[in-house]
Amino acid sequence: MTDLMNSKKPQWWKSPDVKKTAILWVICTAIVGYVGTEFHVRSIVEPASETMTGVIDLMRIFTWAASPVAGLVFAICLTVLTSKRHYGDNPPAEADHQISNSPRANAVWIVVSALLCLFALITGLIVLQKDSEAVLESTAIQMNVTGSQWVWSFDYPNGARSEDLYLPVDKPVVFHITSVDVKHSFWIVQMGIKMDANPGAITEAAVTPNKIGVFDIRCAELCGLLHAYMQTKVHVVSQNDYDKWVAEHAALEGRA
Ligand SMILES: [Cu+2]
Repeated sequence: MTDLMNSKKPQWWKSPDVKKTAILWVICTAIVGYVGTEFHVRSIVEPASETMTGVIDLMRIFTWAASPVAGLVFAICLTVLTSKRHYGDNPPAEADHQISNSPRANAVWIVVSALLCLFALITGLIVLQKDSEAVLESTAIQMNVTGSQWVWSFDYPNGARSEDLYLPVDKPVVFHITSVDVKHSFWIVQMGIKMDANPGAITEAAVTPNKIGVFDIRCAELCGLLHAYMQTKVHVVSQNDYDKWVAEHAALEGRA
């Protein structure tokens, strides 16, 4: 029996189709990785915080980690579409079914998939952990964020309140986020933070804006008819401008 098996030892890797697929795999992996990182990842917004820079770096790593998988699928498709066709009911004489029946091939596929998942989990958790540490920053501005259908409102430590957000540059801020009606999700697009706003509970997210400018705030949880319009702006300004702005607005609220 062993002799019989040895004599029929599969040599599938010597088949021209397998060689062709292997070459196409390398080419497709390089194309998918390059296009994915250089065009797609770069078309994401310009980062306005270290957190967003971390998110973009993570997406670049994940894109390269995923490109061999996509590359293999494309390579097999191209080989199938361009190789010699067989007509008739019976399989061709040279057909080799060793791969589909091979426990070794299955094991390799499962182990590689598991390693890729583990890699995505660990690197993702490292970046998340870094972000959640920022919540503990003692010098941070403590800001209350309230979502309601369909506006965001912001309460500043000195009693000021607004519907568009003002923040000083290079100063950590902790958002205490809640909702008065349904679930929303507080998302500052260019700063890479996104956190659910749940009625009856407070969630936290922290970030340090590192660029002066005007950036987008959106709701990232389908929350009703006008969800798409539940957006506002964050104005990142100098510390002086921020101090002046919050003092004026606290006075407007009669709390100064
Ligand atoms: Cu919404």
